[in-house]
Amino acid sequence: MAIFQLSSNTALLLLVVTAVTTHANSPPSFVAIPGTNPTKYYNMDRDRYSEDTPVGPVIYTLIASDPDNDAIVFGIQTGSDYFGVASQNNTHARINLVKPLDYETATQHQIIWTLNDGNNIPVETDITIYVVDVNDNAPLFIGAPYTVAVTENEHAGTTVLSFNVTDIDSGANGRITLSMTEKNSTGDVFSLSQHVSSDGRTILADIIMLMKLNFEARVLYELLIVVKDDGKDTQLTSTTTATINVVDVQDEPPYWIGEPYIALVYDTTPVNTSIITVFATDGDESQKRPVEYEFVDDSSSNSSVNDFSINTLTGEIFLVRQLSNNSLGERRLKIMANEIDESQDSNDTSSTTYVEITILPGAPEHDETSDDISAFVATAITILIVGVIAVVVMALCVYHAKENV
Ligand SMILES: *[C@@H]1O[C@H](CO)[C@@H](O)[C@H](O)[C@H]1NC(C)=O
Ligand SMILES: *[C@@H]1O[C@H](CO)[C@@H](O)[C@H](O)[C@H]1NC(C)=O
Ligand SMILES: *[C@@H]1O[C@H](CO)[C@@H](O)[C@H](O)[C@H]1NC(C)=O
Ligand SMILES: *[C@@H]1O[C@H](CO)[C@@H](O)[C@H](O)[C@H]1NC(C)=O
Ligand SMILES: *[C@@H]1O[C@H](CO)[C@@H](O)[C@H](O)[C@H]1NC(C)=O
Ligand SMILES: *[C@@H]1O[C@H](CO)[C@@H](O)[C@H](O)[C@H]1NC(C)=O
Ligand SMILES: *[C@@H]1O[C@H](CO)[C@@H](O)[C@H](O)[C@H]1NC(C)=O
Ligand SMILES: [Ca+2]
Ligand SMILES: [Ca+2]
Ligand SMILES: [Ca+2]
Ligand SMILES: [Ca+2]
Repeated sequence: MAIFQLSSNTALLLLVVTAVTTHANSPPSFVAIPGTNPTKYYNMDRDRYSEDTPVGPVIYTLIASDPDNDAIVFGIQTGSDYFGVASQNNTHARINLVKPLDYETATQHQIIWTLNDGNNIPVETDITIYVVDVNDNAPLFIGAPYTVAVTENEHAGTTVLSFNVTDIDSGANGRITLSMTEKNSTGDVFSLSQHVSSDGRTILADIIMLMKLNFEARVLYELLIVVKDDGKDTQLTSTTTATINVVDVQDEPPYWIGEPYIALVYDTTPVNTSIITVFATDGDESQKRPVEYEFVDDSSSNSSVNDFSINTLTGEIFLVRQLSNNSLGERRLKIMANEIDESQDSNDTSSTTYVEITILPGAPEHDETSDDISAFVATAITILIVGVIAVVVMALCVYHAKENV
């Protein structure tokens, strides 16, 4: 038992001696950077690179050493999608970017370096590098440009448009401020209300109507909206427009065209003579409703409306009773124009006007005489022309008949 144990121990010893002699080669390792506490190594660990670092040029030199002065082959096991490594000599390797860093995609990268001295299992070193944000993104209006339609009966204080603005950069590079100006402003019609997110990178903006709009006064507003970030070196801005189209509603009465309406009538003017025509048209320009006319018999209208009639569709006013020489003087007819509302979805609107009629004594005799003379002359000329045409036609017929024979 004891002999066996001894020989077993001897065998173990021999085995250890053999192992030491054949595995005497030591693995390589990164060189410590002098004066660092805690110790850093020439391996890039915890270094920071701006996201605008160019792709291609050398950004770092790795330094390792091998106790046996073996040539070290540098490799990258994780992180080769962004970083390239090129061994320079036995102890140095250069690092460059193979793809641009982007803080907005990844703020840090894990890299595993391998150091291979050809004798040992390659040594793995796990490091982290950090990406530094750059103001490389302008603020963005989500869903811009904006166009909205607002009906003119919308109440003041209504929010007519909401939108988000955001900047994906970090810190001051992503902190945004919003401003708004109205093109061709005639006063503050819209205001901007902002709800800024806690990180300052997103603003929910509401555009609020300060006053009721009026389609008949203005149909279009254009708001210029500018957002600016607070980037330290360069500030980036974006601009968009919000177009507000005012939508007409039935809110305007008819208005009269051709006022004042003044007519002269003789007491001898025959019945059924057209005196004057009034005309009204809907003030809602984009959706004019038809208009009907009627007399209003009230105290301010001192004329007996029975002497006149009005065509409800055309507004033409006729004399319907023979006047007499004791009705001379001024008359005032009150006339109402009513919008015809087929849909019944809004209240009927109407407007009134007056026609001033002056009744004069019968027209002087010589006027009628001269009228008779001109009527006679016109008849004579007409007969003459008709006669000439008849003669010409007859002559042509005769000529034609002769040719055919
Ligand atoms: C390896 O290259 C670096 C520069 O890249 C140089 O400083 C160093 O002296 C070189 N080492 C040897 C052993 O040539
Ligand atoms: C703005 O963003 C917030 C948060 O993402 C969202 O709840 C809201 O619906 C957005 N508003 C608009 C008008 O897009
Ligand atoms: C603003 O005014 C300019 C000229 O002064 C004109 O051409 C433009 O159409 C106006 N825009 C609006 C929205 O009224
Ligand atoms: C006036 O016109 C109406 C209808 O057009 C007709 O019935 C009436 O006879 C006319 N009166 C006179 C006096 O011409
Ligand atoms: C009115 O006419 C009647 C006859 O139609 C005549 O007798 C009278 O004198 C006239 N009056 C005036 C003021 O012209
Ligand atoms: C009717 O009213 C007008 C104006 O209000 C006035 O000038 C005129 O004298 C009045 N005519 C009659 C007959 O009352
Ligand atoms: C019509 O007028 C009444 C009273 O003025 C009002 O209460 C109602 O809202 C109006 N309707 C419409 C459709 O404008
Ligand atoms: Ca930015
Ligand atoms: Ca950025
Ligand atoms: Ca109307
Ligand atoms: Ca209107």
